[in-house]
Amino acid sequence: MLKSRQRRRAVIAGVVTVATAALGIGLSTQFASAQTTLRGAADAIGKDIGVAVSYSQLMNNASYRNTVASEFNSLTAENAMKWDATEPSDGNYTFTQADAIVDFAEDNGQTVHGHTFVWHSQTPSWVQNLSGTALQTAMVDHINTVANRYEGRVDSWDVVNEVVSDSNGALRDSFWLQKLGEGYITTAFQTARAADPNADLYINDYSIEADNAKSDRIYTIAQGLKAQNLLDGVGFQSHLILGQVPSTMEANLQRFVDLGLKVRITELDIRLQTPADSAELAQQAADYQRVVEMCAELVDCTGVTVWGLRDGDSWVPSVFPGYGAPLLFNDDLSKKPAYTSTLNALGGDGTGNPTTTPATTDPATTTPPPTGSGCTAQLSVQSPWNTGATYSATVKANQALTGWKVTWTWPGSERISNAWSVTGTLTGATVNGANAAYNGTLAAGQSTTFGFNITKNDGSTASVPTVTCTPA
Ligand code: G2I
Repeated sequence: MLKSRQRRRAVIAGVVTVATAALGIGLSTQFASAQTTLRGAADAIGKDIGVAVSYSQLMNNASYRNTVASEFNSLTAENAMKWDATEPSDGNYTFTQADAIVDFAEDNGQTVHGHTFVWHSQTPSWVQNLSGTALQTAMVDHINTVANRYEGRVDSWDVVNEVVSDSNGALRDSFWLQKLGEGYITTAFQTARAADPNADLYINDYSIEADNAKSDRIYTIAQGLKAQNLLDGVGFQSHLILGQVPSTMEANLQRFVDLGLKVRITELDIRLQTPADSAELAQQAADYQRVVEMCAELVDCTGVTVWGLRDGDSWVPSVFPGYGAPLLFNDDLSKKPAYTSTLNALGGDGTGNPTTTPATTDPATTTPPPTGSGCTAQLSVQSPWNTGATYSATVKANQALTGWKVTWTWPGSERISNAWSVTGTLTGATVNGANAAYNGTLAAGQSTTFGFNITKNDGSTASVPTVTCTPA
C-alpha cells in the first residue's frame, strides 16, 4: 500500500522538482498560489506541514481540532506515543491516546510521524531498572508491539531520540548506553525495520541544525545505519532561539541529503523573551520563513512539524522561564506574523489572489470543467484512503467576480467531514458551497482553491462529480 504522503507526492512532486531545477529559484516567489492555508500550500508543493498534538486538546476542544484539521497535513503525538504513555508497566500496553490521534489523522487525510520508540526521558522506571538481556528484550518487545500496531498507519518513526550528548559529540550517557553499550542503537533500528518494513525510520535530535560536533556525530551514526539500510531520514528538532537560525543549517541539511537520506524539521519552535513586541514577532516571522523555505526548496526535506499549535500549548515556558511564544498561533487561535511567513514560505500568498494556478491536477481523477458560465470549478482527489479522501477544488473566474457558489451531488456514500476556504451547506449528499470571506473576489481569468475531506464506505472509489459554479 502506498503511504499517504507518497500518494500526495505522486500527484505533484514531479512538477515542482522540474520547475525548481529549471528556474533555479525559490518556491516562495515562483509558486505563490491562491493557497490560503498552510495545508493547502504544503499539499501543492508535496511537503508535510505537521503539528505536535495533545490528546486532551484534540478530544475536548473543537476549535483546536478544526485548526489542526484544516491547517496541517501531518500529525505527531506530542506525548501519547512515548514509552510512558504506551507501556506504563511491563507488557501492559495502553493505546487509547495514540489510537485516537492516529484515527483523527486518518479521518482527516493526514500523515503521522511517530515519536518515539527509544529515549532516555519519559521512559518508565520499570524499564530503567532492567539491565542486560531483560532490558534488550523489553526494548525489542516495545518496538515490535508499537510498530506492529500502527503498521501502514504511521508513515515514519523517530526510532531513537536524542542519543548524542551536548558535549563534544559523545554518545549520551543514558541508561541505554550504560547498560547495553552503543549497539542498542543498531538493535533498535533492526527491530523497527523488521517490524514495519514500509515505514521510514529516522534518528532525531536537537541542536544538530548547525554543522557542529553534535551533528558530526549524528552524521557518523547515520552513515553507519544507512550503509546497513536501516535508516531513511534524520530529524532536526529545531528548538530555536529568536534571531539564531544557524548560518550553516542549509549546508548541514544538504550533507545528510548527500548521504542519500531524507531530512525533516521535526519539532520546530522559535522562542523569545516574553512578552513579545512587534519587532520580535517580525523577527520570529523572518526566522520561520527561513527555516520553512529551506525545507521547501530541498527536494529530500519531507516537511516541517511545529511543536505545538498555540503559544500556550508550548513546553518552552516551563523549561526556559521567561521565554515562550514560540509557535504560529496565539491562544485564541488568531494567526501570528510567523503564520503568514510560513504560508509564504510554502508558496501560499494568503490573499486568495493567485499568481499561478496550482499544478495539482491529476488527469485520471479530474473532471473536465464545464465552459461558458461566469465561473467554472473542478474537483480533484489529492489523497484517497480506504474510508475517505482529501480533495482539492479549483474555482476559475471567467469574468470578474465578487463571490461564487458551487454545487454538486455525490453519487455514492461520500460525505464531507470537514472543509477549508469554503462556506455553505456542505455535509449532505448535495453540496451547496460558497466562497469564504477572503476568496470570493476574483478578476477574470483568476482562480482560487478550497479543500475538504470526505468519509465514504470502505473500499469504494472516491468519485469526482461535476461541479456547477455560478457567480454570487
Ligand atoms: O522537550 C521538548 C521536546 C524535545 N524533543 C523531544 C520531545 O518529545 C520533547 O517534547 C516534550 C513535550 O513537548 C512535553 O509536553 O517532552 C516533554 C517531556 O520531556 C513533555 O513534557 C511532559 C512533562 O514534563 C510532564 O510533566 C507531563 O506529564 O509532558 C508530560 C505529559 O503532559
